[in-house]
Amino acid sequence: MSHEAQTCAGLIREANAIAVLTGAGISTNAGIPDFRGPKGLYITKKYDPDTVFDINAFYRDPEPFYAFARDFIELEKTIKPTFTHSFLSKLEESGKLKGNITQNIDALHQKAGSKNVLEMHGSFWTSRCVDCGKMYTYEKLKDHLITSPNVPCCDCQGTIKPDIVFFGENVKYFEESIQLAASVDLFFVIGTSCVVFPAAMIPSYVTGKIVVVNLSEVRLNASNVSLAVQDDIDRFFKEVAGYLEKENNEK
Ligand code: CNA
Repeated sequence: MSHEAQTCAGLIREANAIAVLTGAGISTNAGIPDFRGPKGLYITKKYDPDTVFDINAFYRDPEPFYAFARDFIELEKTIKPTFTHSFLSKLEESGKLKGNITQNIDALHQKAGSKNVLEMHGSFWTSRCVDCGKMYTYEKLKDHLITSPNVPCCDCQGTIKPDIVFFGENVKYFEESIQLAASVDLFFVIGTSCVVFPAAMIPSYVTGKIVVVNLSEVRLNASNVSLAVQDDIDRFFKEVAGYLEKENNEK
């Protein structure tokens, strides 16, 4: 077992309050490709994120986004939270983890049982008409995409857009995320390249210790990084959980 996992378990044990910032890397083991990882969309080019998730591109032509959305609803039926989503949910249940700030739109934190989830980039679970603002549920959107090849339209003929934050739109829960990050003594940065702003700024508000877990190197604008682990997230947290369990059994 690795020294880093043991150190991380020690930091969790000593911490009074923990929070996390997660990115697409926490969900790759669930089968959802990230953007910038080795099998990410910028590499495979299955979709071009700069077009699919750009708000002006969406207003000009929502078709490329809806090609992605059709694939997403198929994937969503089968995806399950990863080991690390569940690990974080249990840590929240224990009272130590105060909240999860996520850039993800897959709702896997909630599926794992996490309660306090700040979805900075929104989610698919609600949609709105871009013209009249009428709200639609995920079920409604899904029904439309399954039964019609057309872009979903409102009764007023406006285009329906999921409440995902596109490039060029304001993020959600920014103030709440900063407050959470500044309020804890241990902060995890998990599975994010930390290049998408303003989410990438969140670690700079942390005054406690920071632990980074990511396959590739992450450059943070923060001097308080106690541990930077370059490893598969689930492999690493399984080891951490092993150490925590061992310590509990020895008590
Ligand atoms: P990113 O820029 O694609 O970075 C992901 C990081 O995770 C990369 O540095 C990878 O090396 C790393 N990584 C991937 N798999 C693993 C693994 N198993 N173990 C360890 N590290 C791993 O994604 P960010 O989240 O930083 O960028 C923010 C964008 C991506 C947000 O706007 C998201 O909405 C968007 N996104 C979300 C999802 C999702 O909801 N699951 C999927 C794809 C993109």
